[in-house]
Amino acid sequence: MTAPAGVRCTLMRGGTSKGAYFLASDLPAERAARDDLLLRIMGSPDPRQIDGIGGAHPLTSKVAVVAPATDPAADVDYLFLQVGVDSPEVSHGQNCGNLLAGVGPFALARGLVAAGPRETAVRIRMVNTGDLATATFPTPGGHADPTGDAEISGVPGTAAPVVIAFPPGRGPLLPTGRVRDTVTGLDVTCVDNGMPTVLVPAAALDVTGDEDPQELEANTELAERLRELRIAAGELMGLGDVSAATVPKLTLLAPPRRGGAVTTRTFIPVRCHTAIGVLGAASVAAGLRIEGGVAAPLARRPADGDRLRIEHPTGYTDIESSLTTGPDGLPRARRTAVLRTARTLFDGTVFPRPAASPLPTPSSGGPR
Ligand code: NQM
Repeated sequence: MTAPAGVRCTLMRGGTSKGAYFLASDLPAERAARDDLLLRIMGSPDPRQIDGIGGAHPLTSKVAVVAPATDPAADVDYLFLQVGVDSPEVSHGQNCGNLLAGVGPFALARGLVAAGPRETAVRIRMVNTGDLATATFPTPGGHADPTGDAEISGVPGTAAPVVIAFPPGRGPLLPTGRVRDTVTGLDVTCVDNGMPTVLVPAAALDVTGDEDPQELEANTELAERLRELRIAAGELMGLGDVSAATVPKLTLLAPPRRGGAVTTRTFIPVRCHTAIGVLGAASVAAGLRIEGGVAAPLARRPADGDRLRIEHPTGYTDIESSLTTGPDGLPRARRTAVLRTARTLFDGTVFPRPAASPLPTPSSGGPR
């Protein structure tokens, strides 16, 4: 038997997600070959991902592909790929702000960027959307305060902080051009501050909005209403037929329960997030600030420019969000910044399931 070919890989926790990080040069350049390899590495399609390194949940079945930047405004390019758990799909149709937290430390460790004396700042182009972000983190072994580790909700313990800032002037925040739309009989606000998201008051869906994710996932009537809402809203947001896509996300909103700005439960789009995505939180935060939107009446909003605390099932995400008005009179993001942590879990060689193995039959189609 010949030894299987391995691929250099770093497994990292980025924020509240976990993923496999690769240099683009270590993966096939051709997309079909790359996607096939990633499915075999992650162990998909299989609800347990037992023969791969995926964690059997969309939040732990993620891939970051990092390369030297092609754009002078950035240091590195980051392509995010969502690998289906029980479906043989690899999607580049969305960004991931949680894996984004690991991109700077990975780029430094793999020699794509130079270290700063105390802190290292890495300018990242998110290839999925063309958006830019800057990640700043203490240089390992540098002169940053060693007591400066940070804690984020949804992750036990502390780790090195990564501050992610998004520049102003990205696209319009309101993909439908309106602050409110009525979709499948529900009053919603469709917003995109890095993640296309449909904001809907939980009460309109006959739930309180602070249920456990498992309880919400078990509610089949809710699942059907959300599926219909998402497909109709996706069309309205200019995303076309989203029945097999992972965007838009759906965020159920309720008044804050623990001193924050708002309570959220986010469907990504079928499973209910155990926390909230970074760009998902950025979109919710922007939505809270939009006058006339569905979020404003049920949120407790601090003054513009202040930090917003988005409550979610395992705690909260603090996010700085301020808006301005574009030449079209519609709101645009002025500043968005968030604190995450990231940690390398292993660095080595991953051995994919051999290409010749018959693929298990997927247990279901569509996004999870
Ligand atoms: O919104 C999950 C996550 C995400 C995406 C998802 C994310 C973001 O928590 O920026 O990070 O919404 O599918 O990793």
